[in-house]
Amino acid sequence: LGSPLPPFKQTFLQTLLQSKILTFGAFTLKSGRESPYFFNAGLFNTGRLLTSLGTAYANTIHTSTSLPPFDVIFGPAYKGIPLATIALAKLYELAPERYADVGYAFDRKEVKDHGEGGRMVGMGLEGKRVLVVDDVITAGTAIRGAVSAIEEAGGTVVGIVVALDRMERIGGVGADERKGSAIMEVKKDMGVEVLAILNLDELIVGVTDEGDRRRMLEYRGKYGAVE
Ligand code: OMP
Repeated sequence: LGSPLPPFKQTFLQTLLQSKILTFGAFTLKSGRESPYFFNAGLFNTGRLLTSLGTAYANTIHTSTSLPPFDVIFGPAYKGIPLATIALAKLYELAPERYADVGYAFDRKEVKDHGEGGRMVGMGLEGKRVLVVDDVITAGTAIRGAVSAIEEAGGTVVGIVVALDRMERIGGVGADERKGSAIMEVKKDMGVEVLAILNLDELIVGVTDEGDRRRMLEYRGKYGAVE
């Protein structure tokens, strides 16, 4: 790492470690990989923690020089829903004139056939530029699902923001040796900007336990993207 982390990233990293949102042990990921660490966004479960997460998303989004303008923030069901809403609320606090009319939306996991019906809730996505806010990108499966749902609803995804980029390559060990990270592949395939509050390299710097750090480095050696 060349330069020190900006203060908002340092604060966020400390929060992750103190509140054990970032935990160490043996975890089987959605991709089937065995990880020595896990980021559990469901543990931003108090007013203080949720606010710190919203602030970190808002800073990441607002200070980005590469993110195009967007009309709606979208949180994929279920875990993305509170993340997208708190991110938008914090953006509005940061720059009211800029974000006052930005909308939010989310999808349902199951289609509703009564009441207002449909799969989407919140601001309509038809013809809108959409920013997706989600928790973690590992292999990129979850995020690709969200992008299809948005496109089906007539929206155009212009960017993706996650809390953590695990910087893992897609595909199996060995076979895809030269594949870039899931985030790079998503960027390339979809032509959209993908940002993360923190990535694995930044995370490792903050981990003080020798054993945890060594296991994270080993894991990175096995599944880390080759860029
Ligand atoms: P991919 O769909 O492989 O990109 O995995 C991302 C999803 O995995 C996230 O939306 C989470 O549901 C879950 N996950 C975590 O929450 N934290 C982690 O540290 C790792 C994963 C994971 O299973 O890869």
